[in-house]
Amino acid sequence: MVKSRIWGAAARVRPWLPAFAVALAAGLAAVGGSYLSVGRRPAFVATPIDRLVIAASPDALVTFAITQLGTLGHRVAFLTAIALTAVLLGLAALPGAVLLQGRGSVSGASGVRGGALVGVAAGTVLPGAVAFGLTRSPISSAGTAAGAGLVFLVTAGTTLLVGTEDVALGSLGRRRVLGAVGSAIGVSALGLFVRGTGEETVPSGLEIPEDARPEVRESLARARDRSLDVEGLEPLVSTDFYEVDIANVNPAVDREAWTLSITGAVEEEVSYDVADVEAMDIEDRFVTLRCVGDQLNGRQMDTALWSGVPVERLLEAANPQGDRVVLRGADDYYNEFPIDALWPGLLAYRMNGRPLPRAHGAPVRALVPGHWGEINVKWLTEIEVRDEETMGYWEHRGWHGTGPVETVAKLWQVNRLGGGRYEVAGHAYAGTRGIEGVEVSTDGGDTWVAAELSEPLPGDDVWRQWRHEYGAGGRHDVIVRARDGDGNLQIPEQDGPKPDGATGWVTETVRPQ
Ligand SMILES: Nc1nc2c(c(=O)[nH]1)N[C@H]1C(S)=C(S)[C@@H](COP(=O)(O)O)O[C@H]1N2
Ligand SMILES: [Mo]
Repeated sequence: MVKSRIWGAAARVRPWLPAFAVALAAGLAAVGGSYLSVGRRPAFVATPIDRLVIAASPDALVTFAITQLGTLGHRVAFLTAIALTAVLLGLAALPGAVLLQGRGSVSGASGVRGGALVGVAAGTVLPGAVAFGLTRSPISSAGTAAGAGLVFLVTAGTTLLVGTEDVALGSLGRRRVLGAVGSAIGVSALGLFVRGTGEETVPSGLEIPEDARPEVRESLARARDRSLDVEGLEPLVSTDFYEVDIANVNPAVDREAWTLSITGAVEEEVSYDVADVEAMDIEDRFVTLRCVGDQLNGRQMDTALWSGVPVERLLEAANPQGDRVVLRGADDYYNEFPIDALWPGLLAYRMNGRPLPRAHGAPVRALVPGHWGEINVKWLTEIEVRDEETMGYWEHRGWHGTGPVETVAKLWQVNRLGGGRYEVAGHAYAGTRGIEGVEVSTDGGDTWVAAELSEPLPGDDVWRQWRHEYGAGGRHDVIVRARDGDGNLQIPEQDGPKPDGATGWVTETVRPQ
Protein backbone atom coordinates (compact mmCIF):
# COMPACT_ATOMS: atom_id res chain seq x y z
CA MET A 1 0.00 0.00 0.00
CA VAL A 2 2.55 2.46 1.21
CA LYS A 3 4.92 1.31 -1.47
CA SER A 4 2.47 1.94 -4.25
CA ARG A 5 1.63 5.35 -2.83
CA ILE A 6 5.32 6.28 -2.91
CA TRP A 7 5.56 4.92 -6.43
CA GLY A 8 2.53 6.98 -7.37
CA ALA A 9 4.06 10.13 -5.95
CA ALA A 10 7.36 9.42 -7.66
CA ALA A 11 5.59 8.86 -10.94
CA ARG A 12 3.83 12.20 -10.58
CA VAL A 13 7.05 14.06 -9.72
CA ARG A 14 9.15 12.42 -12.41
CA PRO A 15 7.89 14.39 -15.41
CA TRP A 16 8.76 17.58 -13.54
CA LEU A 17 12.36 16.61 -12.73
CA PRO A 18 13.70 18.30 -15.87
CA ALA A 19 11.93 21.52 -14.82
CA PHE A 20 13.55 21.28 -11.37
CA ALA A 21 16.93 20.68 -12.98
CA VAL A 22 16.57 23.69 -15.27
CA ALA A 23 15.43 25.86 -12.35
CA LEU A 24 18.42 24.78 -10.23
CA ALA A 25 20.78 25.42 -13.11
CA ALA A 26 19.22 28.87 -13.49
CA GLY A 27 19.75 29.44 -9.74
CA LEU A 28 23.42 28.57 -10.04
CA ALA A 29 23.83 30.73 -13.14
CA ALA A 30 22.05 33.56 -11.30
CA VAL A 31 24.62 33.41 -8.49
CA GLY A 32 27.39 33.25 -11.10
CA GLY A 33 25.94 36.25 -12.94
CA SER A 34 25.80 38.28 -9.74
CA TYR A 35 29.39 37.34 -8.91
CA LEU A 36 30.49 38.26 -12.42
CA SER A 37 28.88 41.67 -12.05
CA VAL A 38 30.11 42.67 -8.56
CA GLY A 39 32.60 40.07 -7.27
CA ARG A 40 33.03 39.22 -3.58
CA ARG A 41 31.42 42.39 -2.29
CA PRO A 42 28.44 43.20 -0.10
CA ALA A 43 26.25 43.57 -3.23
CA PHE A 44 26.91 39.91 -4.20
CA VAL A 45 23.59 38.09 -3.96
CA ALA A 46 24.99 35.40 -1.60
CA THR A 47 26.23 37.97 0.96
CA PRO A 48 22.91 38.46 2.81
CA ILE A 49 22.35 34.68 2.89
CA ASP A 50 25.87 34.28 4.25
CA ARG A 51 24.99 36.62 7.09
CA LEU A 52 21.85 34.64 7.84
CA VAL A 53 23.83 31.37 7.84
CA ILE A 54 26.36 32.79 10.30
CA ALA A 55 23.66 34.29 12.51
CA ALA A 56 21.83 30.94 12.56
CA SER A 57 24.95 28.84 13.19
CA PRO A 58 25.46 27.46 16.70
CA ASP A 59 28.25 29.26 18.61
CA ALA A 60 30.18 26.01 18.92
CA LEU A 61 30.30 25.66 15.14
CA VAL A 62 31.42 29.28 14.66
CA THR A 63 34.09 28.80 17.33
CA PHE A 64 35.29 25.59 15.69
CA ALA A 65 35.46 27.27 12.28
CA ILE A 66 37.43 30.21 13.66
CA THR A 67 39.80 28.41 15.98
CA GLN A 68 40.40 25.19 14.02
CA LEU A 69 39.70 25.94 10.39
CA GLY A 70 40.68 29.60 9.90
CA THR A 71 40.58 30.51 6.20
CA LEU A 72 39.28 27.05 5.33
CA GLY A 73 36.30 27.68 7.62
CA HIS A 74 35.54 30.87 5.74
CA ARG A 75 35.69 29.03 2.42
CA VAL A 76 33.39 26.24 3.58
CA ALA A 77 30.90 28.70 5.08
CA PHE A 78 31.00 30.87 1.96
CA LEU A 79 30.41 27.88 -0.34
CA THR A 80 27.50 26.82 1.86
CA ALA A 81 25.98 30.29 1.53
CA ILE A 82 26.50 30.18 -2.25
CA ALA A 83 24.82 26.77 -2.52
CA LEU A 84 21.84 27.93 -0.44
CA THR A 85 21.53 31.07 -2.54
CA ALA A 86 21.57 29.00 -5.74
CA VAL A 87 18.73 26.86 -4.35
CA LEU A 88 16.77 29.96 -3.30
CA LEU A 89 17.16 31.59 -6.71
CA GLY A 90 16.38 28.23 -8.31
CA LEU A 91 13.06 28.19 -6.46
CA ALA A 92 12.41 31.69 -7.75
CA ALA A 93 13.11 30.42 -11.27
CA LEU A 94 10.88 27.35 -10.87
CA PRO A 95 7.63 28.94 -12.16
CA GLY A 96 9.50 29.90 -15.31
CA ALA A 97 10.83 26.38 -15.75
CA VAL A 98 7.36 24.91 -15.22
CA LEU A 99 5.93 27.29 -17.82
CA LEU A 100 8.67 26.28 -20.22
CA GLN A 101 7.96 22.61 -19.58
CA GLY A 102 4.25 23.06 -20.04
CA ARG A 103 4.42 25.08 -23.23
CA GLY A 104 4.46 21.90 -25.32
CA SER A 105 0.73 21.46 -24.80
CA VAL A 106 -0.08 24.84 -26.29
CA SER A 107 -1.11 24.33 -29.87
CA GLY A 108 -0.17 26.47 -32.82
CA ALA A 109 3.15 28.09 -33.60
CA SER A 110 2.44 31.40 -31.90
CA GLY A 111 1.09 29.59 -28.84
CA VAL A 112 4.30 27.66 -28.44
CA ARG A 113 6.50 30.70 -28.89
CA GLY A 114 4.32 32.73 -26.54
CA GLY A 115 4.40 30.05 -23.82
CA ALA A 116 8.15 29.69 -24.06
CA LEU A 117 8.66 33.43 -23.97
CA VAL A 118 6.56 33.77 -20.81
CA GLY A 119 8.63 30.98 -19.27
CA VAL A 120 11.91 32.66 -20.19
CA ALA A 121 10.68 36.02 -18.95
CA ALA A 122 9.49 34.59 -15.61
CA GLY A 123 12.71 32.63 -15.16
CA THR A 124 14.69 35.80 -15.71
CA VAL A 125 12.67 38.40 -13.87
CA LEU A 126 11.78 36.45 -10.71
CA PRO A 127 15.38 35.61 -9.63
CA GLY A 128 16.36 39.19 -10.49
CA ALA A 129 13.59 40.52 -8.26
CA VAL A 130 14.63 38.25 -5.38
CA ALA A 131 18.23 39.47 -5.80
CA PHE A 132 17.08 43.07 -5.67
CA GLY A 133 15.12 42.34 -2.50
CA LEU A 134 18.24 40.83 -0.94
CA THR A 135 20.91 43.28 -2.09
CA ARG A 136 19.16 46.51 -3.23
CA SER A 137 21.87 46.61 -5.88
CA PRO A 138 20.62 47.16 -9.46
CA ILE A 139 23.92 45.94 -10.97
CA SER A 140 24.01 42.75 -8.92
CA SER A 141 20.30 42.11 -9.60
CA ALA A 142 20.81 42.64 -13.33
CA GLY A 143 23.72 40.17 -13.21
CA THR A 144 21.52 37.69 -11.34
CA ALA A 145 18.69 38.05 -13.87
CA ALA A 146 21.08 37.79 -16.81
CA GLY A 147 22.63 34.59 -15.45
CA ALA A 148 19.24 32.92 -14.96
CA GLY A 149 17.96 34.35 -18.25
CA LEU A 150 20.85 32.85 -20.18
CA VAL A 151 20.00 29.36 -18.92
CA PHE A 152 16.37 29.83 -19.93
CA LEU A 153 17.33 31.13 -23.37
CA VAL A 154 19.64 28.19 -23.99
CA THR A 155 16.93 25.81 -22.81
CA ALA A 156 14.16 27.39 -24.87
CA GLY A 157 16.36 28.32 -27.82
CA THR A 158 15.92 25.18 -29.85
CA THR A 159 12.16 25.22 -29.57
CA LEU A 160 11.90 28.89 -30.48
CA LEU A 161 13.95 28.24 -33.60
CA VAL A 162 12.30 24.98 -34.64
CA GLY A 163 8.71 25.91 -33.86
CA THR A 164 5.83 23.44 -33.43
CA GLU A 165 6.65 20.96 -36.15
CA ASP A 166 8.84 18.88 -33.89
CA VAL A 167 6.45 17.56 -31.26
CA ALA A 168 9.26 15.66 -29.53
CA LEU A 169 10.55 19.00 -28.33
CA GLY A 170 7.39 19.51 -26.36
CA SER A 171 9.14 18.55 -23.15
CA LEU A 172 12.44 19.50 -21.55
CA GLY A 173 14.51 16.71 -23.07
CA ARG A 174 17.79 15.50 -21.66
CA ARG A 175 19.83 17.46 -24.15
CA ARG A 176 18.26 20.73 -23.15
CA VAL A 177 18.73 20.03 -19.46
CA LEU A 178 22.39 19.37 -20.22
CA GLY A 179 22.53 22.67 -22.09
CA ALA A 180 21.02 24.43 -19.06
CA VAL A 181 23.50 22.90 -16.63
CA GLY A 182 26.39 23.53 -19.02
CA SER A 183 25.56 27.21 -19.42
CA ALA A 184 25.16 27.57 -15.64
CA ILE A 185 28.62 26.12 -15.10
CA GLY A 186 29.92 28.37 -17.87
CA VAL A 187 28.57 31.55 -16.27
CA SER A 188 29.95 30.56 -12.85
CA ALA A 189 33.35 29.69 -14.28
CA LEU A 190 33.45 33.02 -16.11
CA GLY A 191 32.61 34.80 -12.85
CA LEU A 192 35.45 33.01 -11.05
CA PHE A 193 37.83 33.67 -13.94
CA VAL A 194 37.05 37.39 -14.08
CA ARG A 195 36.70 38.07 -10.34
CA GLY A 196 38.94 35.43 -8.77
CA THR A 197 38.08 34.04 -5.33
CA GLY A 198 37.88 37.56 -3.92
CA GLU A 199 40.53 36.75 -1.34
CA GLU A 200 42.82 39.74 -1.20
CA THR A 201 46.58 39.41 -1.35
CA VAL A 202 47.88 41.48 1.52
CA PRO A 203 51.24 43.30 1.30
CA SER A 204 54.09 41.23 2.70
CA GLY A 205 56.36 42.98 5.16
CA LEU A 206 59.34 41.87 3.10
CA GLU A 207 58.38 43.93 0.06
CA ILE A 208 59.30 47.50 0.85
CA PRO A 209 57.23 49.80 -1.39
CA GLU A 210 59.29 52.26 -3.46
CA ASP A 211 56.84 55.08 -2.90
CA ALA A 212 56.53 54.74 0.89
CA ARG A 213 57.72 57.53 3.19
CA PRO A 214 61.46 57.29 4.02
CA GLU A 215 60.65 56.58 7.69
CA VAL A 216 58.47 53.64 6.68
CA ARG A 217 61.12 52.26 4.33
CA GLU A 218 63.70 52.59 7.06
CA SER A 219 61.53 50.86 9.67
CA LEU A 220 60.65 47.97 7.35
CA ALA A 221 64.32 47.58 6.43
CA ARG A 222 65.22 47.53 10.12
CA ALA A 223 62.64 44.84 10.81
CA ARG A 224 64.06 42.79 7.94
CA ASP A 225 67.62 43.21 9.24
CA ARG A 226 66.71 42.35 12.82
CA SER A 227 64.84 39.20 11.82
CA LEU A 228 66.75 36.09 12.87
CA ASP A 229 68.34 34.18 10.04
CA VAL A 230 66.43 30.93 10.43
CA GLU A 231 65.44 28.92 7.38
CA GLY A 232 61.63 28.82 7.08
CA LEU A 233 60.90 31.20 9.95
CA GLU A 234 58.52 34.12 9.38
CA PRO A 235 60.38 37.45 9.64
CA LEU A 236 59.59 40.12 12.26
CA VAL A 237 57.05 41.75 9.94
CA SER A 238 54.65 39.05 8.80
CA THR A 239 54.60 37.97 5.18
CA ASP A 240 51.10 36.53 5.50
CA PHE A 241 48.97 38.39 8.04
CA TYR A 242 46.09 36.32 9.50
CA GLU A 243 42.50 37.47 9.11
CA VAL A 244 39.50 36.94 11.39
CA ASP A 245 36.09 38.29 10.37
CA ILE A 246 32.55 37.63 11.46
CA ALA A 247 31.43 37.59 7.81
CA ASN A 248 32.73 35.87 4.67
CA VAL A 249 32.30 38.99 2.58
CA ASN A 250 34.18 42.03 3.84
CA PRO A 251 32.52 45.43 3.80
CA ALA A 252 33.54 47.65 0.89
CA VAL A 253 33.55 51.04 2.57
CA ASP A 254 33.47 54.07 0.29
CA ARG A 255 36.45 56.22 1.35
CA GLU A 256 34.76 59.44 0.30
CA ALA A 257 31.56 58.72 2.23
CA TRP A 258 33.26 57.23 5.32
CA THR A 259 33.02 59.03 8.67
CA LEU A 260 34.08 58.14 12.18
CA SER A 261 31.78 59.52 14.89
CA ILE A 262 32.54 59.82 18.57
CA THR A 263 29.20 59.65 20.35
CA GLY A 264 27.50 58.89 23.66
CA ALA A 265 28.80 60.12 27.01
CA VAL A 266 30.92 62.93 25.55
CA GLU A 267 30.93 66.67 26.06
CA GLU A 268 30.67 67.13 22.33
CA GLU A 269 29.89 64.60 19.62
CA VAL A 270 32.46 64.86 16.85
CA SER A 271 32.80 63.31 13.43
CA TYR A 272 35.81 62.91 11.15
CA ASP A 273 36.17 62.01 7.48
CA VAL A 274 39.18 60.57 5.67
CA ALA A 275 40.53 64.02 4.80
CA ASP A 276 40.38 65.08 8.48
CA VAL A 277 42.29 62.00 9.58
CA GLU A 278 44.88 62.24 6.80
CA ALA A 279 45.49 65.91 7.56
CA MET A 280 46.82 65.01 11.03
CA ASP A 281 50.47 64.06 11.66
CA ILE A 282 51.03 60.46 10.70
CA GLU A 283 52.68 58.01 13.09
CA ASP A 284 54.21 54.59 12.35
CA ARG A 285 54.05 51.74 14.85
CA PHE A 286 55.01 48.09 14.84
CA VAL A 287 52.05 46.33 16.41
CA THR A 288 51.45 42.60 16.93
CA LEU A 289 47.89 41.24 16.90
CA ARG A 290 46.77 37.89 18.27
CA CYS A 291 43.26 36.44 18.17
CA VAL A 292 41.89 35.11 21.45
CA GLY A 293 40.76 32.07 19.43
CA ASP A 294 44.37 31.29 18.43
CA GLN A 295 45.52 27.80 19.38
CA LEU A 296 48.49 27.63 21.74
CA ASN A 297 50.91 27.07 18.84
CA GLY A 298 48.52 28.49 16.19
CA ARG A 299 49.20 31.07 13.51
CA GLN A 300 46.65 33.76 14.34
CA MET A 301 49.39 36.05 15.59
CA ASP A 302 51.14 38.53 13.30
CA THR A 303 52.97 41.82 13.14
CA ALA A 304 52.84 44.74 10.73
CA LEU A 305 54.08 48.30 10.53
CA TRP A 306 50.90 50.34 10.80
CA SER A 307 50.59 54.06 10.09
CA GLY A 308 47.86 56.36 11.28
CA VAL A 309 46.92 58.87 13.96
CA PRO A 310 46.84 58.38 17.73
CA VAL A 311 43.28 57.86 18.99
CA GLU A 312 44.01 60.46 21.63
CA ARG A 313 43.97 63.24 19.07
CA LEU A 314 40.41 62.44 18.03
CA LEU A 315 39.10 61.51 21.49
CA GLU A 316 40.29 64.70 23.16
CA ALA A 317 38.06 66.88 21.00
CA ALA A 318 34.98 64.98 22.22
CA ASN A 319 36.03 65.12 25.88
CA PRO A 320 34.68 61.72 26.99
CA GLN A 321 32.75 61.53 30.28
CA GLY A 322 32.31 57.75 30.61
CA ASP A 323 34.86 55.02 31.33
CA ARG A 324 33.76 52.41 28.78
CA VAL A 325 33.69 52.45 24.98
CA VAL A 326 31.89 50.51 22.27
CA LEU A 327 33.69 50.45 18.92
CA ARG A 328 31.57 49.67 15.87
CA GLY A 329 32.52 48.56 12.37
CA ALA A 330 30.73 48.80 9.01
CA ASP A 331 30.03 45.05 9.19
CA ASP A 332 27.86 45.59 12.31
CA TYR A 333 30.62 44.11 14.46
CA TYR A 334 31.04 45.85 17.82
CA ASN A 335 33.23 45.46 20.84
CA GLU A 336 33.23 46.93 24.33
CA PHE A 337 36.12 47.61 26.71
CA PRO A 338 37.53 50.20 29.14
CA ILE A 339 38.27 53.59 27.59
CA ASP A 340 41.65 53.55 29.34
CA ALA A 341 42.75 50.82 26.95
CA LEU A 342 41.73 52.92 23.95
CA TRP A 343 43.52 56.18 24.84
CA PRO A 344 47.01 54.94 23.82
CA GLY A 345 45.61 53.33 20.63
CA LEU A 346 46.23 54.10 16.97
CA LEU A 347 43.72 54.64 14.17
CA ALA A 348 45.57 53.03 11.28
CA TYR A 349 44.97 53.71 7.61
CA ARG A 350 48.18 52.28 6.18
CA MET A 351 49.87 48.90 6.59
CA ASN A 352 53.48 48.07 5.66
CA GLY A 353 53.78 51.23 3.59
CA ARG A 354 50.61 50.72 1.57
CA PRO A 355 46.99 51.79 1.97
CA LEU A 356 45.24 49.60 4.56
CA PRO A 357 43.82 46.58 2.66
CA ARG A 358 40.08 46.01 2.67
CA ALA A 359 40.64 42.68 4.45
CA HIS A 360 42.25 44.49 7.38
CA GLY A 361 39.67 47.23 7.79
CA ALA A 362 39.97 49.94 5.12
CA PRO A 363 39.69 52.83 5.31
CA VAL A 364 40.47 52.97 9.06
CA ARG A 365 40.87 50.41 11.85
CA ALA A 366 41.63 50.64 15.55
CA LEU A 367 44.81 49.21 17.10
CA VAL A 368 44.62 48.87 20.87
CA PRO A 369 47.92 48.08 22.62
CA GLY A 370 48.32 44.77 24.40
CA HIS A 371 44.77 43.45 24.19
CA TRP A 372 43.42 40.45 22.27
CA GLY A 373 42.80 41.03 18.55
CA GLU A 374 39.05 41.29 18.80
CA ILE A 375 38.96 44.84 20.12
CA ASN A 376 41.04 46.10 17.17
CA VAL A 377 37.86 46.95 15.28
CA LYS A 378 38.15 47.10 11.49
CA TRP A 379 36.12 49.31 9.10
CA LEU A 380 35.67 51.50 12.17
CA THR A 381 32.71 53.90 11.99
CA GLU A 382 31.82 54.77 15.58
CA ILE A 383 33.34 55.13 19.02
CA GLU A 384 30.54 55.31 21.57
CA VAL A 385 31.55 56.42 25.07
CA ARG A 386 29.43 54.87 27.85
CA ASP A 387 29.02 55.09 31.61
CA GLU A 388 28.04 51.49 32.01
CA GLU A 389 29.52 48.19 31.03
CA THR A 390 27.85 46.16 28.29
CA MET A 391 28.75 43.14 26.16
CA GLY A 392 30.41 43.01 22.75
CA TYR A 393 29.81 40.68 19.80
CA TRP A 394 31.99 37.86 21.13
CA GLU A 395 30.96 38.25 24.78
CA HIS A 396 27.41 37.47 23.65
CA ARG A 397 28.87 34.26 22.21
CA GLY A 398 30.65 33.13 25.35
CA TRP A 399 34.13 34.62 24.92
CA HIS A 400 36.00 36.89 27.33
CA GLY A 401 38.54 38.21 24.89
CA THR A 402 38.72 41.95 25.50
CA GLY A 403 41.49 41.91 28.10
CA PRO A 404 45.30 41.84 27.84
CA VAL A 405 46.87 38.92 25.96
CA GLU A 406 48.43 35.88 27.62
CA THR A 407 52.19 35.46 27.28
CA VAL A 408 53.17 32.93 24.63
CA ALA A 409 56.27 31.48 22.96
CA LYS A 410 55.48 29.73 19.68
CA LEU A 411 57.58 26.89 18.29
CA TRP A 412 57.13 27.51 14.60
CA GLN A 413 60.26 26.05 13.06
CA VAL A 414 62.33 22.90 13.58
CA ASN A 415 65.38 22.57 11.30
CA ARG A 416 67.50 19.42 11.19
CA LEU A 417 71.01 20.66 10.52
CA GLY A 418 72.59 17.21 10.15
CA GLY A 419 75.04 15.37 12.36
CA GLY A 420 72.59 15.33 15.26
CA ARG A 421 72.32 19.14 15.28
CA TYR A 422 68.97 20.89 15.50
CA GLU A 423 67.68 24.43 15.30
CA VAL A 424 64.33 25.37 16.87
CA ALA A 425 62.81 28.84 16.59
CA GLY A 426 59.64 30.86 16.84
CA HIS A 427 58.03 34.08 17.99
CA ALA A 428 57.14 35.24 21.50
CA TYR A 429 54.58 37.86 22.49
CA ALA A 430 53.29 39.29 25.78
CA GLY A 431 51.49 42.47 24.69
CA THR A 432 52.63 45.65 26.39
CA ARG A 433 54.52 43.68 29.07
CA GLY A 434 57.10 42.81 26.44
CA ILE A 435 59.27 39.71 26.21
CA GLU A 436 62.20 39.50 28.61
CA GLY A 437 63.35 36.03 27.67
CA VAL A 438 62.48 32.67 26.14
CA GLU A 439 63.64 29.42 27.72
CA VAL A 440 63.97 26.11 25.90
CA SER A 441 64.16 22.56 27.17
CA THR A 442 65.26 19.83 24.77
CA ASP A 443 64.96 17.01 27.31
CA GLY A 444 61.26 17.13 28.10
CA GLY A 445 61.52 19.78 30.82
CA ASP A 446 64.44 18.50 32.96
CA THR A 447 66.82 21.31 32.06
CA TRP A 448 66.24 24.76 30.59
CA VAL A 449 68.47 27.17 28.66
CA ALA A 450 67.95 30.73 27.49
CA ALA A 451 67.21 31.06 23.77
CA GLU A 452 68.78 33.69 21.53
CA LEU A 453 66.37 36.62 21.00
CA SER A 454 65.97 39.03 18.08
CA GLU A 455 66.85 42.68 18.76
CA PRO A 456 63.64 44.34 19.95
CA LEU A 457 61.76 46.45 17.41
CA PRO A 458 60.69 49.93 18.54
CA GLY A 459 57.16 49.82 19.97
CA ASP A 460 55.31 48.89 23.16
CA ASP A 461 53.28 46.04 21.73
CA VAL A 462 55.40 43.92 19.48
CA TRP A 463 56.67 40.35 19.43
CA ARG A 464 60.25 39.07 19.33
CA GLN A 465 61.78 36.05 17.64
CA TRP A 466 63.75 33.38 19.48
CA ARG A 467 66.14 30.67 18.29
CA HIS A 468 68.06 27.80 19.85
CA GLU A 469 70.62 25.39 18.37
CA TYR A 470 71.61 22.13 20.06
CA GLY A 471 72.64 18.54 19.59
CA ALA A 472 70.53 15.49 20.47
CA GLY A 473 70.86 11.74 20.18
CA GLY A 474 67.45 10.40 19.26
CA ARG A 475 63.83 11.29 19.58
CA HIS A 476 63.31 14.06 22.16
CA ASP A 477 60.73 16.53 23.46
CA VAL A 478 61.28 20.27 23.00
CA ILE A 479 59.39 22.65 25.30
CA VAL A 480 59.42 26.46 25.15
CA ARG A 481 58.22 29.10 27.59
CA ALA A 482 58.48 32.86 27.63
CA ARG A 483 59.06 35.29 30.46
CA ASP A 484 57.31 38.65 30.13
CA GLY A 485 58.80 42.08 30.88
CA ASP A 486 57.41 41.96 34.44
CA GLY A 487 59.41 38.78 35.08
CA ASN A 488 56.37 36.47 35.01
CA LEU A 489 56.72 33.04 33.49
CA GLN A 490 54.18 31.94 30.86
CA ILE A 491 51.31 30.00 32.52
CA PRO A 492 52.11 26.24 32.40
CA GLU A 493 48.54 24.90 32.77
CA GLN A 494 47.18 23.64 29.44
CA ASP A 495 43.87 25.24 28.46
CA GLY A 496 42.09 25.76 25.13
CA PRO A 497 41.37 29.17 23.59
CA LYS A 498 37.77 29.49 24.78
CA PRO A 499 36.81 31.68 26.58
CA ASP A 500 39.85 33.83 27.35
CA GLY A 501 42.83 32.56 25.36
CA ALA A 502 44.97 29.40 25.26
CA THR A 503 47.54 28.74 28.00
CA GLY A 504 50.29 26.20 28.52
CA TRP A 505 53.80 25.63 27.16
CA VAL A 506 54.27 24.54 23.55
CA THR A 507 55.72 21.04 23.45
CA GLU A 508 56.87 19.18 20.37
CA THR A 509 58.41 15.76 19.87
CA VAL A 510 61.36 15.98 17.49
CA ARG A 511 62.49 12.88 15.61
CA PRO A 512 65.80 12.57 13.81
CA GLN A 513 65.42 12.01 10.08
N1 LIG B 1 34.73 45.14 12.12
C1 LIG B 1 35.39 44.04 12.54
N2 LIG B 1 36.51 44.19 13.26
C2 LIG B 1 37.19 43.11 13.68
C3 LIG B 1 36.71 41.81 13.43
C4 LIG B 1 35.52 41.67 12.67
O1 LIG B 1 35.05 40.55 12.38
N3 LIG B 1 34.89 42.81 12.24
N4 LIG B 1 37.42 40.72 13.94
C5 LIG B 1 38.24 40.98 15.12
C6 LIG B 1 39.07 39.87 15.52
S1 LIG B 1 38.31 38.59 16.35
C7 LIG B 1 40.43 39.89 15.37
S2 LIG B 1 41.41 38.68 16.04
C8 LIG B 1 41.09 40.98 14.60
C9 LIG B 1 41.85 40.39 13.44
O2 LIG B 1 42.40 41.39 12.63
P1 LIG B 1 42.92 41.02 11.19
O3 LIG B 1 41.80 40.34 10.44
O4 LIG B 1 43.35 42.29 10.54
O5 LIG B 1 44.07 40.08 11.39
O6 LIG B 1 40.17 41.93 14.09
C10 LIG B 1 39.10 42.22 14.95
N5 LIG B 1 38.34 43.30 14.40
MO1 LIG C 1 39.93 37.43 17.31
